[in-house]
Amino acid sequence: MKTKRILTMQDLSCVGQCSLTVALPVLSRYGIETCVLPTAVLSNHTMFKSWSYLDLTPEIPAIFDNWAANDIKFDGFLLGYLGKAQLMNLAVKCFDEFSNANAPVIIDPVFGDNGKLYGGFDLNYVAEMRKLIKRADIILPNVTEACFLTETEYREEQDETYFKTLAEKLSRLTDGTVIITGYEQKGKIGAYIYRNGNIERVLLPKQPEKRHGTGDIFASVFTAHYLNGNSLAESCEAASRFVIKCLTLTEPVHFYGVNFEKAL
Ligand code: PXL
Repeated sequence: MKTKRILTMQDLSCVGQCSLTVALPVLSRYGIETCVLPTAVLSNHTMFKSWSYLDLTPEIPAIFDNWAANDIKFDGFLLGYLGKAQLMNLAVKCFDEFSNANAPVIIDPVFGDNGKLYGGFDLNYVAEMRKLIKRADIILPNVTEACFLTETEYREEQDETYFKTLAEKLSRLTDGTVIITGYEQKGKIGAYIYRNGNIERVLLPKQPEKRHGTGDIFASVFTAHYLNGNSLAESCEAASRFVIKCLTLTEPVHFYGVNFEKAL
């Protein structure tokens, strides 16, 4: 099979094992040529008590001009943390101009967790993301992001009906496949896949610890397997298994991310 070339658009956090510092090694490990569009450079991710932020939006038009001049195209797109709402129009321009035939657009609408928005995000960002996901072939929100996107109350108790309702509401916002990550039932965790009214569930044993950055790892492993020709459920299962492996290999002192390097 021809090597696939993907473009991943997200921030570069210098410290913190998330976004590009995860996507690059993980996608490369699975044999995908990984090109990057960094949206911002941060000193570290926003779970630390302070961070610096250099917005790279002004540089993106020049990057696009040169990709056009060099006739560069991609076989798929993975979007994660963008940071600023203005980047969403540029993302759409990017899909329009730099896509090979049938290149999937995979959007992880990273902006929150545990019922709250991450620092630096507001409801305007959520509203813009609601528009952007229309263009997706696959979306990968966690439960918090699913709730904000669909204006549903975030609940700690999450039964089957809750996931079904969230997935149905999300499917009205996009023609793409909806995959809610962090789907939990009876001590197991995985993903809830909803496509044209059909549901598939991936559930594996839940690890006791919750850690930062696992969503980005899930998205990267999922995308690599999907681009390599696996089904949605197979790709979700591979991603969940990999996240579990990372969690079991992470030392307790490692507060800001998981030790995915060992798992690779
Ligand atoms: O893991 C998601 C993520 C990505 N990038 C930055 C973040 C976060 C989550 O907090 O702060 C900069």
